[in-house]
Amino acid sequence: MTKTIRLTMAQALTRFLGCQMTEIDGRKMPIFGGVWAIFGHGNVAGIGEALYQVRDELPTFRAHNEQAMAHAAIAYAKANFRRRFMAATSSIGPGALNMVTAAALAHVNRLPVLFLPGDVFANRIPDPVLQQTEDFSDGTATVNDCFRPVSRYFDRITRPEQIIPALNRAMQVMTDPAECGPVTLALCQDVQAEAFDYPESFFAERVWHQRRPRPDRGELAAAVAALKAATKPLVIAGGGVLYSQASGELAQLAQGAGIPVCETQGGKSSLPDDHPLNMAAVGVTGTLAANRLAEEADVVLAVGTRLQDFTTGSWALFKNSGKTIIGLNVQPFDAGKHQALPLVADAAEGLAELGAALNGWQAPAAWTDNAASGKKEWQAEAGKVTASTNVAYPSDAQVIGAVQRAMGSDVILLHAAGGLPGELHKLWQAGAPGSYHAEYGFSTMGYEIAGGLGVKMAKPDDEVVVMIGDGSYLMLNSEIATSVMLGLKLTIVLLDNRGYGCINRLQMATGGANFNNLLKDARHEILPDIDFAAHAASLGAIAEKVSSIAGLETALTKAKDNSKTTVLVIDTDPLVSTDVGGHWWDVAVPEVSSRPQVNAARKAYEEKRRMQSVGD
Ligand SMILES: Cc1ncc(C[n+]2csc(CCOP(=O)(O)OP(=O)(O)O)c2C)c(N)n1
Ligand SMILES: [Mg+2]
Repeated sequence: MTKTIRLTMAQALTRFLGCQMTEIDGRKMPIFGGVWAIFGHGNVAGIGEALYQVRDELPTFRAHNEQAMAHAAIAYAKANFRRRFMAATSSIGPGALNMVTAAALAHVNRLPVLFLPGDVFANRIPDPVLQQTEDFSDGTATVNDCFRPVSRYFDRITRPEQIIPALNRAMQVMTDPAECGPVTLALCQDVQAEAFDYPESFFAERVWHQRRPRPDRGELAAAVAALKAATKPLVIAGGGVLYSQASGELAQLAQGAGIPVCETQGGKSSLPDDHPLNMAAVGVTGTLAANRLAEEADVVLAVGTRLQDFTTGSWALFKNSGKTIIGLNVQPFDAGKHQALPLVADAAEGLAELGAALNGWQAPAAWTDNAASGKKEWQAEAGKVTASTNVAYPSDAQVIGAVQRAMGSDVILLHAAGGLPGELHKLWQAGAPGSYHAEYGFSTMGYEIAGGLGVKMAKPDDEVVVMIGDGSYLMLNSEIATSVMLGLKLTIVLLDNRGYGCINRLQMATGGANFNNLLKDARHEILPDIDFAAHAASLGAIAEKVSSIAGLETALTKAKDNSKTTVLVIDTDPLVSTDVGGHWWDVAVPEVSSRPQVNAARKAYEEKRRMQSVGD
């Protein structure tokens, strides 16, 4: 007879999570780093009680905002290259909905996280309960249905035994490199508390390993033939290179065949910035060196990238009309984009097999040499825009220069939204794989500080530097207090340009009037003068406003010795961004307008759109 153990659904769920293990560098460890929780109606009595029972094996962390705690969980998974992850539980209603944006962020970036929102009573007896919405025509609809389009797997648990297949499926999805993404199990609050005789085998320890699919022979042969016919080959390294930890295989292929490499936002740090074949950022926020090669390339080996518009310059960057794209990706959906030759495989396996099959073949030396001189030219240009200055309002690039000089390349640098992603993609000199943590799939304002916290939980021995604009900071800063409470130090550099600088610049570039972006251009009675240092200090951080680039460098050097989260604020210029490098981005300009500036921008826009390749 099957041995059983009588537990509530919530107790069984938390016990199951604690039994899931992984192996990293030969060391077995729990795959769940913990559970983020904000309790309320719909999870405190059920999941809350169950988490208390397992608090030593599966730690619970309390945050101040459900979206932020989910950001921390997501960043934790990313910093662990998807080898470990976390769960996040909320009450029903507003707490649950606060996590939906984060679920979409994880969905876009293909990152594993387990969402456990509370849900309505399955028995419907007390309906409508506090925080329950009512659909007049659909008795099964709850706010948690909002998770469906932003989850790779969604289930609503209306009976306690349902979690047996549901948790197994959740683990499959979160550990599969192709399917990987957020899982939502909406937990009806009465069912959380209901007991069931679970088979003991459900709680057997299970060790999950990274699956590394090898390429199909036919696809490999076609990719090798395409590469061998190339005279101007280029590799684009996306986030999949990092998730696969394929930097060694990438370097070997690039060096062996003399193929230059460029990097997407997600793939930056696949090779160190100073690797001679690393042309660094490609696309809308790309370097001169990378974009020139991309324009000419006849074979583009796109590894582990979704080929989003910032990478492809809205599909206007690759100008060689006879080009072939090879899509090396573990997910067929990505591998075949834009009629690419698909090479469905794990990045490390695919790169290794490609390298072996190329068997000494090399790109023409002139192409590789051309890349090296382009890189030198770019480095000189980048040096100019990041050099120290004593202007009153430095540019983002000048602040980046200061952070780089003070902190070096071996910190983990994190950013997500505003003008910083573009500047950092171009200018940050990344070190080891994973040392550049960008959330630019969804570019969620408010990811930065909570994300930094998640990274620090994953990498407690590393220095985590968060760069953030005033707009993002004001949107979501509460987890500074959590970082202080947990003793997890972040170094936060806040660039205050008094508004949404990058959107104001985009508005101007599309012919718009300066309107509703910078604080001075927004409807106001009193122009805000926000004391960010005082604000951060009130949350428990060490905080200082610096008045110059030199002052920032000094403060950063000092901050290395701080054991507590430190926030350094600097005023910056909202109008300046780095002109050199970059590429056109498709942002639709109005076809008719009473503003001549818009009409002129539309004309220029129509010209640019002619460069876009449709389909090929
Ligand atoms: C949640 C969210 N809302 C809105 C946007 C659109 N958006 C992108 S950047 C930006 C302004 C960011 O301002 P700030 O953080 O001060 O950076 P800056 O542009 O000034 O460099 C806005 C509104 C977004 N990316 N995320
Ligand atoms: Mg700003």
